[in-house]
Amino acid sequence: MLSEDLSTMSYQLELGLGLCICLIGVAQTCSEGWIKHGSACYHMTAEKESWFDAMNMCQIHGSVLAYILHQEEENFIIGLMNSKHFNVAWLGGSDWNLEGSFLWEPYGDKMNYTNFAPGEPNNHHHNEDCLLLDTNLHWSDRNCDDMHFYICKKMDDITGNLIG
Ligand SMILES: [Ca+2]
Ligand SMILES: [Ca+2]
Repeated sequence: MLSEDLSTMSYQLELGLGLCICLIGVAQTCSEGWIKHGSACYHMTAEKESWFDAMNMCQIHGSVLAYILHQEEENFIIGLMNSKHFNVAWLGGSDWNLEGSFLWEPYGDKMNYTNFAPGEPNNHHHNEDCLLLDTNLHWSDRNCDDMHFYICKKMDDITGNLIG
């Protein structure tokens, strides 16, 4: 009798788990390896690259180096970085086009939200054109050849399909 009860319980547990996994499956609209937040998907890399190579790798995978539209999104990204114990990561901003005027690359979109650390961007040694996010110190401009982890961002499948 007891083993029968246990077997029924186990069956119900499996059924419940199956239902949960199925629901997660329905809600998931980002490719494997990408994390959904809002209507976007984010990929946090395990390799360090120069800013240019980071942007290239994101674009190869149908995305761009992450752009941040508001404080809430920045908090989410910092949470991602903290979960992997990354202190800094490249973002998609650059002032390559006009010194001191940072835009979101590769499309040159205007930054409506910025969060530069005090004294930044400072174009140190006249050689800093790329945007780095520091989980403690916010944004700064850095030498684009420096090697850092990076975050790619793309619209999720549903939003992407609607737009595309
Ligand atoms: Ca600069
Ligand atoms: Ca700087």
